[in-house]
Amino acid sequence: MHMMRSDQTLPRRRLLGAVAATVGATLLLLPLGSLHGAVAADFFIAPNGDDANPGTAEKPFATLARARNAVREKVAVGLDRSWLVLVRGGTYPQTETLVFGPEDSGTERHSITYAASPGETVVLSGGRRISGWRKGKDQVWTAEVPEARSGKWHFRQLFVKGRRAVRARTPNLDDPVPWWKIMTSTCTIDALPPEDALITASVTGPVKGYNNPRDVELVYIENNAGSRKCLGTIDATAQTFTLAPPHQWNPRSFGTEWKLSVPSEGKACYLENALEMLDQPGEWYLDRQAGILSYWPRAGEDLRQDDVVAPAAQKTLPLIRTTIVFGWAARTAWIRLS
Ligand SMILES: [Ca+2]
Repeated sequence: MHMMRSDQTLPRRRLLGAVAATVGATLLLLPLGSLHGAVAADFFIAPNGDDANPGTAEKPFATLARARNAVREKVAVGLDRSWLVLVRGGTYPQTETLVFGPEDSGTERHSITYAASPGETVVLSGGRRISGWRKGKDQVWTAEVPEARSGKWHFRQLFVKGRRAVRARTPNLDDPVPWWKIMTSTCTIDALPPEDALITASVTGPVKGYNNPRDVELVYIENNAGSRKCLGTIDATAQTFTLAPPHQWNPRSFGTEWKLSVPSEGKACYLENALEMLDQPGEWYLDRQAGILSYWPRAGEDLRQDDVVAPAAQKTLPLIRTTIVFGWAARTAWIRLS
């Protein structure tokens, strides 16, 4: 079996030293096409590993954070060669922010590389799995999310079998015309509205007395600029609703930019995030007050076994001030923000 040393096979890349002045996130996702067969790495990570392990091929770590800490110890005493961390295929939930800093960086002479095991798919998931699904009435299934009820977890995206689901909305995303228009609004583009304005508006579609009106959002679009605002109260009889302050408009107060961000008459719009809007496969709704997540599965989905994941970590690889070479193919990296 051909074994390769990381120093011999991996390009030596200059890490922190070359780019330390760059503030912001720099993350290279490069395929390691040159690695084939068994690879001699310094540390291994596997979904069935254990962070109490020594990180060898036979006894791998379980998390990137544990491997990062092991490498960090090597950096602290000074690198005398390059280091390779090999990540076995599988999904790695990132429930906390994974941070790489200067203390994790290679040097001008010696690189540090985190790479997917050749031919294997590595998924970094910033999400948390939701299980315990029960079929309710009709086609809608529900699962309890106690962290939502306690205010510790609020998510705006949901993925089922890796596919993004639709936050319940009306009109529906697949309707021939998937938006309404703002029909009337006390907010106009004649002058910049005050941030404490109580706006009353109506739309060209029917508005109901939704159970949790303050969770409902008006999404409106003009010139590809999307904005959203939470509703305040709904008057189903008058078919009007309020948009509660405070408001934050586009900060540029000159030109036309701020006019795009105000909910004025004529803009395309739809309403989102109410149980009453959950009326077709693929739509979901999180009742934060009750801590209940509802979802209508699409054809081919089985919630008793399929992965249902919502974003948990706010950021998974933030503020990397150094360049770290990640070896997994870009299309397999799955970094989710809420
Ligand atoms: Ca709907």
